[in-house]
This record gives sequence, structure tokens and C-alpha cells, in this order.
Amino acid sequence: MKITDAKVIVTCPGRNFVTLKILTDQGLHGIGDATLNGREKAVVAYLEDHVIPLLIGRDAHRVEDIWQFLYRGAYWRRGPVTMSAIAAVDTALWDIKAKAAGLPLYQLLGGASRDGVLVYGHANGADIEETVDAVGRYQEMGYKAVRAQSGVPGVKGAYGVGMGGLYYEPADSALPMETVWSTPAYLDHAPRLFERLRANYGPEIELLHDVHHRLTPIEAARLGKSLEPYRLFWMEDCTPAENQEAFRIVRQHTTTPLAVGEIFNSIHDCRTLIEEQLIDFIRTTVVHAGGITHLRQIAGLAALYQVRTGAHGATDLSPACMGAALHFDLWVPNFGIQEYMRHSEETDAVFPHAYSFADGYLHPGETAGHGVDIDETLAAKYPYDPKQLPVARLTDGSMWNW
Ligand code: GCO
Ligand code: MG
Repeated sequence: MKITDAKVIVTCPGRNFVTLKILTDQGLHGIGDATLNGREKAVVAYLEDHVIPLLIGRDAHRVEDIWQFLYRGAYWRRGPVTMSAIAAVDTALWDIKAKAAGLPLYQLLGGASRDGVLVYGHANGADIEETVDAVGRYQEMGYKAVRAQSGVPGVKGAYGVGMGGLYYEPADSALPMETVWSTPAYLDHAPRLFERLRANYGPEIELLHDVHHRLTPIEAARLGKSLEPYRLFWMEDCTPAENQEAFRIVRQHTTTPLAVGEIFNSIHDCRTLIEEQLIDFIRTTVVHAGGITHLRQIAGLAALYQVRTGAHGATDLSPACMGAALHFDLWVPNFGIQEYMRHSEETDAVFPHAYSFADGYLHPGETAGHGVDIDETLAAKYPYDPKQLPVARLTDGSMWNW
């Protein structure tokens, strides 16, 4: 089955998405997400100028060989742009292979290991009371796990606090919005939020929290310790992970489970974290970590050390990524949880999909392939709208990690 054509589709049904569509001489096509939030056009150029010309005429069934060709053959390995482009090709090819087999993708990976994929939603509010109410709304919708974030008194634009509603969207201005960060205020506030949540909702609901790289290792250790009484499912991105060894300090001090990985793009970004059992959940995604082919390697390494998966699933990953992730999640033996932030109705209409939510679980559906397609006519109605993620500064004006 020969690849005859491939094209990149950029659309903005409320937010920007980049999608690669691969076509074959057998009439089958597949799609893959290539969205890199705030840096979308870099991946578009990488795909159009450097990848698509290499694909034409290749055998679409040779998924592994094409992955190796794009990874080794580029000479310049890794990085979010390269790995998102490779992921898009890989996802589209797995989609095609599963369609050719007439099977949902999870069957090709090894079949279902569970009945459904446990997901967590995003509850946020300007203050603790608003977040408590938001958690309640997620519970009413059936969620068994909820990530909770709240505004911090005296901190303008604390991470994770949306403009309201379900569709929290951080990339909201053409040039980065500047927010202010105060670690002392946050460290004082965060345990109060979880104390209230446990008092309100009891021990059963799974609670998660995203620190979004804001703390130093010893500060992260202190936060983990102070959250122990509230039994979090995980504390996410508690400190930047370029230096994987930094997590030794956090780990020495707390039993709060640790999750990392949404900005990783290679198995080498998490090798020490996994091999030294410094984390409990690896959050790499289909789109930013080289597709199903590479994610499978990362999950295989993690399984050796009882580290479970917890794929990133924010709204800036398209439904094509979500669909592929759900097939992966249904199969992967060491599955932990899947983030599910819910896309807007406009986005759902542009990307018709087979996955569905019921009772706190998502299921990828039984459609052949990964079950997500793109309506190109509708996509064309939403032109690209440049948006960037915010930046953060400390109260004295120093640049910090957003
Ligand atoms: C999450 C993430 C998002 C990111 C966003 C950046 O855990 O869902 O941290 O909120 O900020 O995906 O593009
Ligand atoms: Mg996160």
C-alpha cells in the first residue's frame, strides 16, 4: 500500500490545531495530531518542507521503518518540533494500518487490558470555594478523578485558573501574557485547598494537582509532605525535569505520588526518572513523544519499574491525539490514568470521533483505525489565529517557569 499524498491541515475551531493527513493508493487515509501549542507553524514547516517529500511512494505498512527513517535519518534527533512531526506521521500510519486490518487500533496493539480508560477532569476556580464547587460539578458528571487548581490570594493569574466553564485555555493572547508568581503564597495556600476538598468530598474521589514546574526541588519536597494527609493521586510537574536527578530530593522527603512528562519528547528525557523509581506516573503523549511507536517503548521501560502511564490530554492536544491515546490506554498493561479536558463543541464537530465518555471512563470505540477523522470543509472555516502561552515572573520581576 503506497503513500500517494500527505497534507497538513491547520484549523482554529476555538484554538489552533495542526493535523497531518496521509493518503494511500488503496483509498485509505489516516490522520495524526501535530499540534505544538504556541509553536504550531514550526511543525507545519517541518512537515511540509522536510517530511512529506520523504513519505511519497513509501509503503504505508512499514510504520516502524518510517519512524526509524525520520528519527535516525534526520541526523538532528529529538526536540519537540521533530518529535511532534514524527508522531503525526506515526499516528496516521497506525490509523491506516488498523483501517486496512478492519480493526480498532487497540486490537493491533494487543487487545484491551481493561473495560474502559479512567480519566480525570479539570476543576478550577478563582478561590477555594469556587474550586470546591467545580469539583462537585465534575463528580455530578460522573468523574471519579479530578484535578483541582485554585487562584492564590495575592497572585495575579495563578496557573490553572481558567476564564470559567469547562474549557480552560491558557494560550490566550498573540503575545505572551505576563503573570506573577509567589512561591510562599502558593505553598501556604495549596494544602488548604486539599484540606477543604477532602473535608467536603470524603476519601474516595481521586484528587490530582498540577504544580506546573513552579517550585525548586526542596520546595516541591515540602509541598508533597504537606499534601500527604489528603492522599493525592498525584502531584504533577512539581519542579522542572531537565535535571532528572533533582527528583531524588523530592522523593527522599515525601510519599505523595509524583507525575512528570507532558513536555518530554524522548525516552531519554525520563530514563533516570524511571530507572531510579523517582516518579510514579509518566505523562508523555502520543503527539509530543514520537507517536504510538515511541510511547510503547517508554511504557515498556516504565513497566519494569512499576511506573504507570498518565498521558497528558489538555485541550491543546487535538481529538486525533486523544483518540490514539485512548487505544493505547485501553491496551497498555501499566496504565494509570488519562487526562481528559474536553474539547469545545466546535472542535468536536471538526474532528468527528468514535470515543465516548460514561461514568468516569472513556472508551475509544470500535471503529476501524483510531476512530478520529477531520472534516476538511469545516476545518477550512476556522483560519489560524496566533496565540501563545503566558510567561511568569516572580514578584521582584525575575523571569520564572510558567
Ligand atoms: C496539563 C497541562 C496544560 C498545559 C498546556 C500547555 O496538565 O493539562 O499542564 O494545562 O499547560 O497543555 O500547552
Ligand atoms: Mg500539566
